[in-house]
Amino acid sequence: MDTNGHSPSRIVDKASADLTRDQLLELYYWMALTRTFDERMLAYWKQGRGVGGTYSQRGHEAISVGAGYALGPDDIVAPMHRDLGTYLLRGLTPRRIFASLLGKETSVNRGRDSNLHGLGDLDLGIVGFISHLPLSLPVTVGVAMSFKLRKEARVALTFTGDGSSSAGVWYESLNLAALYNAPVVVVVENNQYAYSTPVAAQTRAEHIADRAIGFGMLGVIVDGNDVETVYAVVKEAVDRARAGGGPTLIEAKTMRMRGHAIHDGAEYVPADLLAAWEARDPVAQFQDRLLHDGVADETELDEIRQRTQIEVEDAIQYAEQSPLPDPNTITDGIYAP
Ligand SMILES: Cc1ncc(C[n+]2csc(CCOP(=O)(O)OP(=O)(O)O)c2C)c(N)n1
Ligand SMILES: [Mg+2]
Repeated sequence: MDTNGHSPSRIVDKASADLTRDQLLELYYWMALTRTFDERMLAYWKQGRGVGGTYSQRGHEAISVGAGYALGPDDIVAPMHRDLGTYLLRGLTPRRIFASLLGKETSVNRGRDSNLHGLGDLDLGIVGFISHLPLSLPVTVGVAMSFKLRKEARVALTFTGDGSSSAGVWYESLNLAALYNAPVVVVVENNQYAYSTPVAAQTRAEHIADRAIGFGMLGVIVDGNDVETVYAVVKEAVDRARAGGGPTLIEAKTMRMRGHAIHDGAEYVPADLLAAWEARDPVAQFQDRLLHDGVADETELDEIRQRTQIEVEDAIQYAEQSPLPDPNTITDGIYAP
C-alpha cells in the first residue's frame, strides 16, 4: 500500500450491480441494439455498400454499455471506435450514426467525416472521438479539470485501447489526472490486440491497470464481458470521482472478436483463443443470466431483439435516402492548417 492508501489493482470478476428489473432489461436492450447494429453494418460492408472502413464492436458490448450506463445525465463521455453502445445509450440515434457511416448530410458531422471518427454531440454529453490515439484522453482530463475548477459535481469518462496505452501522451495524461485529483474515469479496453499486435508484444506486464499505483491513483481490473460487473465497477469510480475522490484507472479485459476493421480477416489470431472468448460472449452470457434468474423469459427477450432489428433497418433506409453533402458547401465547417 502506498501513502495514498492505494494497493496494486483490485481484480473484480463479479460485482453486484443492484439494478431493478427495468434497468436490467434496458441494459439488455442497449446490448442487443449494439449487436444488431454491428451485425447489419458488417453485412452491409461485405456487400460492398459501405463507405471507407468500419470497426466491429463484437466483444465490446458489455464495456461500452456498462460503462456508459454508469454516467449521470450531466456527465461527459469521450467514446472510442469500439464504443457504439455508449453513443447509442447517450442518445445518438441509429439513424444519425448510420448516416455518419455513409457520409450523409443528415449525419452528426454533416458528412464531413466517416465511420465513428468525430461522432460527437455535446448536447448529448459526447465529445467526438479523436482519431489520433489516445488523444481523447488529455481532452477528457481537461474536461474533468474544468468541472473541478467550476466546482461542478460532474465526471468525465473516456476509453483507451491496450495499444493506445503505450503512447507517451497516455502516461502524461494519467499523471496529470492523478496530480490534480481530476474527476475522471479512464477505461482501458484490453481486447488482446492492437491491429495485429498481441498485447504480449506491447507490454511485459500482465495488467495495464497495475500502472495506476505508479501515478498514485486507484487501479481496478474487471471482467469486460460481464455488463453488470462493468457497470458496478465504473459506477463506483464515477461516484468516487464525483465526491472528490479523484480518478480511477479501470482495465476491462475482453477480446476483439473480429479483425481490426472490415478489411482485416484476423487470420493471425489463434483459433483456440477466439473459441475460448466466444464461449463467454457478453450478449449471450447476459441473456443466459436474465433467463436463468427469471428476470425475463424468451418471448420478452425476443421482442427486444426484434425491436432492435426494426430500428436498425429503419436507420439504414434513412441513411440511404439522405442526401450527400452539397459539393458547393462541403468545405464549410472544415478546418485545416
Ligand atoms: C497516433 C495514432 N497512431 C496510429 C493510429 C492508427 N490506429 C488506429 S486504431 C489502432 C490500433 C489501436 O489498438 P488499441 O488501442 O488496442 O484499440 P483497439 O482497436 O484494439 O480497440 C491504430 C494503430 C491512430 N489512430 N493514431
Ligand atoms: Mg486493442
